[in-house]
Amino acid sequence: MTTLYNPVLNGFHPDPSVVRVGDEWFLATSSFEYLPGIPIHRSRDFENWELIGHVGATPEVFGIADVPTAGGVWAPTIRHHDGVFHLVITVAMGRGMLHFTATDAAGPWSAGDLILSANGSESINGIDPDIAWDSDGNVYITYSGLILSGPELGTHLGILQVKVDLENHVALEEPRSLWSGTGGQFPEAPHLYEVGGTWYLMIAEGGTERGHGISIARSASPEGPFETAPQNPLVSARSTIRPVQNTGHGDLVIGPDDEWFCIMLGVRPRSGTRAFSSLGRETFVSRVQWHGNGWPTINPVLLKARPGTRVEVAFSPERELDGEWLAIRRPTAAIADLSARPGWLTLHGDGSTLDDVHPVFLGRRQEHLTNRVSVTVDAARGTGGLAVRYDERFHVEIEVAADLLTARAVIGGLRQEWTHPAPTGPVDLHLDSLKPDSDGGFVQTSDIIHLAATIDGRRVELAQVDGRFLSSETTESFTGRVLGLYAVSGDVSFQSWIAEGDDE
Ligand code: 6LW
Repeated sequence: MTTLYNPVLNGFHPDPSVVRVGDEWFLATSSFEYLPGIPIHRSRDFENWELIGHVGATPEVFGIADVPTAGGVWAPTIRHHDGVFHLVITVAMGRGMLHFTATDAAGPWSAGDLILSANGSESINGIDPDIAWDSDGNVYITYSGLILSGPELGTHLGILQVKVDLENHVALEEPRSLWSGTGGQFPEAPHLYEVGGTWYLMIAEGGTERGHGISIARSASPEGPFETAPQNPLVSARSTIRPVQNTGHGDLVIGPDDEWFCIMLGVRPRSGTRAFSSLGRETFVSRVQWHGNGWPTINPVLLKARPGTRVEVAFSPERELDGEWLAIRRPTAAIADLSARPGWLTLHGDGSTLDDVHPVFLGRRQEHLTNRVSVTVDAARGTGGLAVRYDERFHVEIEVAADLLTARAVIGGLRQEWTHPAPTGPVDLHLDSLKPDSDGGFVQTSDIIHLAATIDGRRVELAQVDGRFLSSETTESFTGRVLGLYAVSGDVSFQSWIAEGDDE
């Protein structure tokens, strides 16, 4: 029996979509303002997943060079049809609804075609597109109607559908309304499946926070009318104390041994009241059963963390950065200088800071609830450091300038700094997310972020920050924590990145 590790993908990986091709499975997740965009993971056993590529690496592909935070690359659907991978997304406040193809899921992917509404002049106005084919050759885009610009920005229109001419990327009709759930807010994330001659429309409703859930309906036709399942919602952790909350936005797939699974997003809140999720929305999986009445049920998500990991990155002019490194609204290669000083990664500050939307920042997702990261920084000719970032309004960092170490917490409009004289020469910085060591009473925090440096061989703690301030509930950000290196001014070089953690 397949072992279900949960999370399937640790760290910020929301809105998962999955497809089976032969004995391989491919998983795509949202990337927002980060690049490279849309990570694609592959599994050969449905237990272990490997990052094999991305759908886009440049801001032009998605139109996200200046996208507002929370906008960007949202909610892929990945499918395989006649030997070709298809992926559809919406770039919210960016290019709009896009369709990509590839013969190999690792890439290269096409440049992305805008899917136009029937008038042929603008993108379809909606998010979370699904793509499905029927046996008559019709191609359906089913999506959540959402107005993303103009005076009606933010207006939800329920689940909509159009037949499209996929060659010319244009809708063949005005959008038709489909079944839009059982009354929960924000019906979204629709996926259409044909199972044994019946069409199933599975959607998320309730919003991506605690009310999130998955509901399903069925019809003889992909166009409906749809009959709602008697046992909806099939999935929801609402009003429960389950360790994985916000479960919803799912996709069905047949796994090994013909067993059905639902891949979905969720969060892992920690604290006495299960309230604060430090890593953002991650990818989870649970088992699906089909019943004699033709309806499926989906099990609640069970937590089963993998063993901890240790990642050590040595920088070299001979090797590009691996695909786990992320930059903000620009390619990693645009800021990573691996040749200025062999064996070091050099970042060239341009005056922007972590408060800006284009910081000189390179990071990797924080993957573990308990996590330690350290790096050696040489800031003899600049100012820069080590940070944990949610977005430009929420970040915590330790920064080195010529003679000063500064720990800083930026939490919404609040800002606090702690300083300490800097040692001469390169300095080891540490940013650790640790469980609080003592019971904080009724309300505990998710974690404590420790900011420290090694000075004269000793660890000196500059500050401790309550991790609840850097959680998805506080930031209301769609992403999650990204740990990274940054430069503000001059040339700052980094060596020996070590990140280790576990999910105890
Ligand atoms: C995603 C939508 C959602 O497209 O958030 O709240 C959007 N739910 O399904 C970004 O993840």
